[in-house]
Amino acid sequence: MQGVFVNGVDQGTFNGIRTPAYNGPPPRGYSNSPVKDLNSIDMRCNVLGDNQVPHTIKVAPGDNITLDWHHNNRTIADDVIDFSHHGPALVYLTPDPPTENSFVKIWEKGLYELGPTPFSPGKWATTWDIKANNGLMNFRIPANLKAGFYLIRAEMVGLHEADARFDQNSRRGAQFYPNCVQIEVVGDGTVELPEGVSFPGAYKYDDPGVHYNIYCSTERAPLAPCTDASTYKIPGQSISTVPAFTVRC
Ligand SMILES: [Cu+2]
Repeated sequence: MQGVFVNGVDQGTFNGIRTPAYNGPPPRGYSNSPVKDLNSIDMRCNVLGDNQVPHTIKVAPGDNITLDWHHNNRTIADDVIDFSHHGPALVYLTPDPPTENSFVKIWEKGLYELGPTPFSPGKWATTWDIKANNGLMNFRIPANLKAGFYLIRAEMVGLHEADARFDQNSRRGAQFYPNCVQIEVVGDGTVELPEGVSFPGAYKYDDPGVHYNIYCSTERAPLAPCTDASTYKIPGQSISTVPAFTVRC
């Protein structure tokens, strides 16, 4: 993630963003390499993501947030994410620093349109929505949220090798791209975040949204039998079960 807009105002390239550290010396690792070990602390805010950065972005409850994702450069010409990387996109919010079960999912988008014929491409958040919108991911800070320091944990997931499990085949498995933003919520809101999930811990290797054969719903022939190509269950808690907590859209 390379930028954040608050109500359409650019907060400055990389400001407030805990840019991932290299996860190994090149060519083995890059700051945009995926996290695949679901038990790693890197699932929280990516590599060395618990380290604070100097800038914190001020927001108010109800503000429109736009995260600006890129592959190499923060330009319109940048490809954002390789088109093979079909998968869901998610946003969590947690008090900073995070505690047990403090990450609350506030936005998600997965497989949102099936292809016209079997094995034709369905439309996914990463490749058909965010990539097509030049890397922009939109959501709102919950209405009436209590003031304080929070982290936005936003994530894109590449499912192109997710028909295998990383714990059984470390060369493959679902690819997670989490990134965190430091924010300070201001104002006189009264609503505290409800109980959420922990990172690491929220995702399991046998979650149907983590171990998933994407080729059942895209143009390629299936590599493994598919049980259901028409639905996809986004990993993590269901937004509908987050109690008494409204996110206006
Ligand atoms: Cu990748």
